Amino acid sequence: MSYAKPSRRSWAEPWKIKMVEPIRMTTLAERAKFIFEAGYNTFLLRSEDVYIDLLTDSGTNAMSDRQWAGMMLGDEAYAGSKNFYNLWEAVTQHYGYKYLVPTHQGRAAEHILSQIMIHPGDVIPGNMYFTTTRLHQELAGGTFTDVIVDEAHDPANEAPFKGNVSIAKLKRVIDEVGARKIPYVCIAGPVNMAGGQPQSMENMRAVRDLCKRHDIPIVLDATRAIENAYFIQQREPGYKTKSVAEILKEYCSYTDTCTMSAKKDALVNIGGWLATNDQGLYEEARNLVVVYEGLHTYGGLAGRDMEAMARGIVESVADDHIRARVGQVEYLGNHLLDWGIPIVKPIGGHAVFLDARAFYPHIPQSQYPAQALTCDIYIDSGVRTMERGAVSAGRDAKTGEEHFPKLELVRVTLPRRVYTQAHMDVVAESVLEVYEHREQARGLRMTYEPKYLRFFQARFERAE
Ligand code: PM9
Repeated sequence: MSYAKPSRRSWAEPWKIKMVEPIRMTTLAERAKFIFEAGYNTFLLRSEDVYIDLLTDSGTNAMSDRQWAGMMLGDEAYAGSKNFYNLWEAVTQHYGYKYLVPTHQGRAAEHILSQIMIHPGDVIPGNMYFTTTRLHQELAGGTFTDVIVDEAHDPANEAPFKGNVSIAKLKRVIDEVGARKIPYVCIAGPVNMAGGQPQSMENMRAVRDLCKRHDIPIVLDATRAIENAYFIQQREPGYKTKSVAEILKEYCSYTDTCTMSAKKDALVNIGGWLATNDQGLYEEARNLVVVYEGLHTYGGLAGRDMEAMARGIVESVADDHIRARVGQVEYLGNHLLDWGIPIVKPIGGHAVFLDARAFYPHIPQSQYPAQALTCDIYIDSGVRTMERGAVSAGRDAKTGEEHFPKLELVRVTLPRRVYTQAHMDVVAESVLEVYEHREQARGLRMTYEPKYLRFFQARFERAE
């Protein structure tokens, strides 16, 4: 084999591997049996039966030697652990909020926030729903309303900031329901369900200006805000020379409060928080956390977990880290684009999203083409992915009707610092193999549907 001189200089990950976890390849016949036994739901597979696990980037990150060393410095005092103060300092330094309430993961922060801020009949506008966020809003008596720009619903649209809020839609909601019925505007950047699409700083400022005029607070879902900051640095005029850490702090400064699943950006396996500049909200959250999570200085976490988070935050805002993280997603996405495989464009920050409608146009959405595609990829290669379409969207809380979103996607999600370029090649080749046999694919019928967040535990069989 001979190699031509490359026309560019490559970059590589800013780390080397110190410990490995063996993974096992299974046979095609075994995988067909495993997915059948799992009711055609990749969440119900055993992880030991998965070869490359791209279900989620949540809690699946590899920690650094410094984070592991910090785990040994866990102060497991019931009250006032020094790791809590280290975490608080890291959140204040990098996200900018004054007050911190730790929680065991993101949805616990969403639960506490929703219980405090939402009253029955309230409306919460946001840039596309997220599953757990919307459910907690509904359980508190609120209704989510989507104010994302129209481009977000079109997988082929290549606009650089498809996570933006439509200011016109937000204005309309405020005019229609009145500011008093809107406890807060919920902003996520990037937008997970839209394909990891970012929000621009300019748009965040416009949302802030509008909300300020109506005295409506902004709550940021900061789960992957560092990826959002990276996209701002790469795509938005005026930010090229700013560090991701600086951009993150500016982005958060336009908001009042944040909920966080630290299992993503913060490079840990468990953890989350609610952080705010509002002293009244802080006091209520600090009180409520003792009911559901634990004392306000540990929030359901061990001291060692808070230390790993504090150190993870510092590592997560480094420019070379985030370039490599998003760069790996781009590498995989560009492979698929080169082969003409339909994916959401532009390529997202944490995952490549396959457009299952375009992939399997012969399968109606009522037969869950994205769910079927996750199964077909698993059977082909043992690669586990996640459905982000009609199954995830669930049912309307009031009418009980199924939601059929425009985006019917499979998320191929990359954990941070876990897999290599060779793994990405194997994944891309498997997706291509399934794409080449797409005409033979069949849809699914749901045979068991749990009441809440059905995508986690629903079961299916092959449709006729
Ligand atoms: N996200 C994900 O895989 C984990 C479970 S849901 C399939 O993408 C956002 C934007 C998230 C998120 C979790 C949460 C909840 C809030 N906001 O999982 O409770 O992506 O820590 O966070 C998942 P927790």
